[in-house]
Amino acid sequence: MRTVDATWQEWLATNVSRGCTPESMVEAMVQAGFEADAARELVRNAASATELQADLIAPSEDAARTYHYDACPVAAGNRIRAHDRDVAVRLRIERPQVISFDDVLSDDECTELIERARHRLKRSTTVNPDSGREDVIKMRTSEGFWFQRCEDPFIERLDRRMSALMSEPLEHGEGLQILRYATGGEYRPHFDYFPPGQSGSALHTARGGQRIATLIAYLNDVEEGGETVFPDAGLAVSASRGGAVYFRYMNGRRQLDPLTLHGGAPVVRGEKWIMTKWMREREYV
Ligand code: PD2
Ligand code: ZN
Repeated sequence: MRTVDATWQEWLATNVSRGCTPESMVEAMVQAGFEADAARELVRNAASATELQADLIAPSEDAARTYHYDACPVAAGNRIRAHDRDVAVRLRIERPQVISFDDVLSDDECTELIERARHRLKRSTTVNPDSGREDVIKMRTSEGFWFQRCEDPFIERLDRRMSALMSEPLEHGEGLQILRYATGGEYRPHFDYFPPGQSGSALHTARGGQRIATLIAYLNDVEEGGETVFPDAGLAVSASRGGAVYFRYMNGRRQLDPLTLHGGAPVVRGEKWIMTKWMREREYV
């Protein structure tokens, strides 16, 4: 049986305070080798420590049932014209709203993004839900670099393409982020939206409101591991160069979809490079 080291303690505290459901946390721990009863007990203790016991009474299935899936804004069809490029649709899931694509980026674009980011990488951070500060924590072991939105013609073309593909206005997009995971790097399951009602979220939602959808594009083929996983949907998307996964978690009623809990599985062999585009509900300034 696995033991609770400092990394897991930090993971428990962070995910409870980010608003993850107890069930999803237990599931992630069981997948990582914990016994279910032990995992439940640990999650319960972590929740009571942060006075979020109410979450234990609201099972994730109930929360998922109450999320209303309105029409996905991404265009229909097997190929989508996205600004300057035809993108291939590989898979569509309705609940949660997830789409996987091929050909979002060309090989040359993947190479250029990696080369431009390689020497400017910094250890990735996670938003602290209480303070709103960016903390370096062990649940996210990657290095990242942000481009300014439309900072030059190459980046502008990609910003416009992602905006067209996601069917959201260019101005609602955060700048593109490049992430690199070395072998063993991972991003444990989390939500990309800012947990409502927590003090730290206000700092982030002040700039453009809530995050509503994510697109993760893969810049290289990962030799083994590194899938983007959705534990509550039983879905794993492999990282393949030029491909991408899109998911949407806020609807027109401003509800948030708990089924979009997702993570980056540990990279078993090789390294993993991704580009992320997050969309906000309003103009991101
Ligand atoms: O690298 C990934 O697959 C991944 C998974 C989950 C990235 C993110 N989340 C993220 O950057 O939010
Ligand atoms: Zn994420």
